[in-house]
Amino acid sequence: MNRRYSTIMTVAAVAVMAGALFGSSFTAPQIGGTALETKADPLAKVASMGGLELVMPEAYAAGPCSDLLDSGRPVVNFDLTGVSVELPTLSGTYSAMTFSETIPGPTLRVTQGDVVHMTLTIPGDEVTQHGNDMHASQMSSKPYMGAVNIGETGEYCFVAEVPGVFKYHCSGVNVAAMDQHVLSGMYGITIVDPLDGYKRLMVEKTAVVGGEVVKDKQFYDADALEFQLQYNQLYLTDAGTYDMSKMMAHSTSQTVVNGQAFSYVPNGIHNLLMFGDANKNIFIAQPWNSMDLKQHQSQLLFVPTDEHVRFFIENQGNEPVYWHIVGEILDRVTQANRVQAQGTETWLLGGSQNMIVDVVFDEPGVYAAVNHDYAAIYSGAATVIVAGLPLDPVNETAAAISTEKFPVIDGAVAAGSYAGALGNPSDAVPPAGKNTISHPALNVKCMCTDDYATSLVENGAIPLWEAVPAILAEAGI
Ligand SMILES: [Cu+2]
Repeated sequence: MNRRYSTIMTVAAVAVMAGALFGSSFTAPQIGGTALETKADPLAKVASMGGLELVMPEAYAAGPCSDLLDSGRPVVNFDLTGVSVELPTLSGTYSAMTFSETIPGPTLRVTQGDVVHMTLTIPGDEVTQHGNDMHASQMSSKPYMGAVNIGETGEYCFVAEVPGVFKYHCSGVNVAAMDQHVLSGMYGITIVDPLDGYKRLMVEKTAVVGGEVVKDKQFYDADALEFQLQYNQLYLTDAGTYDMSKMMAHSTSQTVVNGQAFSYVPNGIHNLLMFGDANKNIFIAQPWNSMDLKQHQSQLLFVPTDEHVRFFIENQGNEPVYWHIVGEILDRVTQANRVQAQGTETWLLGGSQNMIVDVVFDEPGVYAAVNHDYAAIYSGAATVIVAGLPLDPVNETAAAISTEKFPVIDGAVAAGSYAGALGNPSDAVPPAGKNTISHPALNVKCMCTDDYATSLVENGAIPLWEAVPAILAEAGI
């Protein structure tokens, strides 16, 4: 957008990256070994008690946090609250349950080998107990983390031993109503970066040399522009409450990506830039294109061409996700930092399964990441990705209002994508990790409360519903 706007974007991007959502703190002391010593003859012991006795490991008996917080490993604190709120859906509002007022909950990003110190606080005015089962851990959430009582805080600690993407989710009231709590919004991910970083990416290509077609492998550095996408279902009554009978019948009301059906499709801003008419839709389904929707307005994902893009993907729901990008081939699929596939068209994630997908978009254009199940696509699992600067009308519109005062396209051109002017949606971008390429800017987008959206603005994300109309008005558009 204009220079002032671009400057705001630049400052915003810096502020976003500088304002880490989750800080790490480090503890130096190293504790001694905790090896068990067996003093009794095992057979004599068994005989004396009249049978077998199962003995828990000492570390477990001592409790999970007491030793780990002082183990010499980096400690990453992760503090959540369990809060029930009303949030919008395609058919009105619904009774949502959240971690910290946003769906999905905040993303935790750590490095393999770190200690995670998680706390869950249930405010005094919350209607129910909640828990948290973190799949990146390798211990039972009970007895360490059963339901946390209203007005109390629970905690547990674990070592993030395995790299990859792992869900976390409310465990209900000691497992009771767990389905309701998770399917109403209480889920998120932990990204565990490999201790030695991500691998560089190889992309299969061919070239013509001396009249012959030959292999021409392209290599990309491990650093990548990163996105996160989490898939789930909503099962709702007409009144917007959880419908367990629909869940049992696998009768999906809406398929959500990062908590929202059709979360990443064009809105009125893109209509305006494309056609000069905010009400003339670009895409077949644009249910979230009113400026009044603020942070709930849908947004697009913008990437440059010829750049390493990394998607962290989790299936939080009940239905399979057949992940596919219309117009692209998935260059690499990894789980636990081990390559599962290369050059594949689609990869399947069952419930509570994850993957990291590496892609390079070669051609400028508009692509759609889908769950290639038609019921899922039509009920919300379509995510539009714009690579490069392929929309000539947008470029021309931008150029038309680009004067000395409003050189609006500069930011986009410099970034190689429209993210340079409009930013990428805040809820589709994870916290930075070991091999992260910074986004030029973020815009405020989330299935979250107004308070949470305000915190994003304070951290530098752009409220496009305010910024864009103001700029267009100033430019006389
Ligand atoms: Cu809960």
